[in-house]
Amino acid sequence: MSQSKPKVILTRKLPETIETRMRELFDTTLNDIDKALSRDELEMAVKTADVLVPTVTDKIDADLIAKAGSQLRLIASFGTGVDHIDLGAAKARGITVTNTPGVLTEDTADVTMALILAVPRRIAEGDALARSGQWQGWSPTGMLGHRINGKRLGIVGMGRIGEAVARRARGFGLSVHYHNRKPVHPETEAELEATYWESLEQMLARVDIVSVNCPHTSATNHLLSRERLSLMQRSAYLVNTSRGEVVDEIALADLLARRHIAGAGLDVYSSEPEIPAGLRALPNVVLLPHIGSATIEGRLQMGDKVIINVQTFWDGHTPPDRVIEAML
Ligand code: 8YV
Repeated sequence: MSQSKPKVILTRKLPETIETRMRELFDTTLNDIDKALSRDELEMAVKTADVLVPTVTDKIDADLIAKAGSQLRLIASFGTGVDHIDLGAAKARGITVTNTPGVLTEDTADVTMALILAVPRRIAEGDALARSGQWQGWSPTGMLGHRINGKRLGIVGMGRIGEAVARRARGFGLSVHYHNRKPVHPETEAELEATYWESLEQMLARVDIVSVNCPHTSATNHLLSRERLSLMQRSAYLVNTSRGEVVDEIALADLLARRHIAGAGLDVYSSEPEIPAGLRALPNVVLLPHIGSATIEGRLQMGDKVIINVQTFWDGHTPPDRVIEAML
């Protein structure tokens, strides 16, 4: 790789210390206003950058990649999920893609656990009532939710985040069930006392809380279809901190409205920042604005990873977080 500094374009504003470091190391173009680049600006970026640093809010599709100049060699995404990047198109053009796995596992698992607690225990409704001035005081039958302890949690996708959720869930007295392409290591399974379900359908019909923790790929798009969601018990809850597209959001809103599913906690949506009105109208749903990994510590570590990936790549080595489609 060339000895000179790579031209790196950041599509969004990153933490200041990360931007400062990137400016020291690379020929870096920042995005000073924290607004996603327009399509035209993105096209200009791929025509001029050696390295593009996008986020989940940028659609790096085949059409955009086709417009890239031959100088674009690396897409170093700031985030773990890579479903906003057409990996096949990048590979065909010889463009390496990296992400930032591992450093947002615990933060995302915390938010998942928060939703697992918030929905059955009606935390958001309680907060709204307390602020409203309408609270009439304690009552034996007021604001009753459902107990967490002793319930069954079904994790869809037992990767790093799924396992971190399982560890937390054990502490709250939940039993762990999971569906994955293959069972996890027997030692992990034993430690978590986790039950593997090869059949997602069978697991969905038997658990009290479903947590979606798999990546969004062509294989998991609408994995939780209307048909599969309909298998859930009427008393069950669904939590999604992965990607909106893994769940059929319209079917979910419909089943929640008809109380075929008791409640849901969502941090992600299919067409962010849009949240379907059908979901926003429901009292049995807790909605968050994609904050799974939103900690200062996490964002700094994500930035550090981007820097290491860019530097390693530019030094002529394989970057540590190279994304290979088959691994997803
Ligand atoms: C990130 C995420 O903040 O990393 C991911 O996959 O979903 C988020 O928590 C976002 O992707 C940053 O690009």
